[in-house]
Amino acid sequence: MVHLTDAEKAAVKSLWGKVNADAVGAQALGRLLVVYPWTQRFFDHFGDLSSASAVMSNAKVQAHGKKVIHSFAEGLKHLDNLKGTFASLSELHCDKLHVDPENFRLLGNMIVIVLSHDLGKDFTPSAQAAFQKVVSGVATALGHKYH
Ligand code: HEG
Repeated sequence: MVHLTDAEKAAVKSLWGKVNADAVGAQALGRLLVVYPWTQRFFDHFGDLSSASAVMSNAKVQAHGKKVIHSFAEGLKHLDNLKGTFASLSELHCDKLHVDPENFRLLGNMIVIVLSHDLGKDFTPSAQAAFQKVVSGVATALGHKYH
């Protein structure tokens, strides 16, 4: 189970308020598909993913990135109950979408990288440590119902 101190929770919420969540989601999902191209297999119905620029400008990738990040942001409101918050999405990704849960960790790292880029000097080592706990907790929660 992930445990954030009160200071870490406050830091995460305050920094999240400074970024454009939609853009973070689109960038993070796009980078996942570029950096780990085998993840494209889940999105073969998204059209042109033939190059990095095609992926990053793909409207379906951007729209799905927004959807994913809004769901992720729900988790920020429920840091003490990530498993409950993501239980039904965990079942969906396991039973219906057949997404290998390792991919949740890869996407979490992409979210951290995009946040680092957007926040610049505000993304201190302590802030990174706090966010790393969040993405790890969300990934664990999304993998929790796998069987
Ligand atoms: Mg998933 C659908 C959330 C990582 C592949 N994902 C969805 C949906 C949500 C969501 C809210 C829509 C569910 C619905 O339609 O009811 N995804 C979500 C989160 C995270 C995540 C919060 C991690 C932070 N997803 C993820 C990863 C992959 C993936 C890493 C694959 C590499 N998701 C995936 C696919 C769909 C969803 C293939 C269905 C897309 C579609 O065809 O519309």
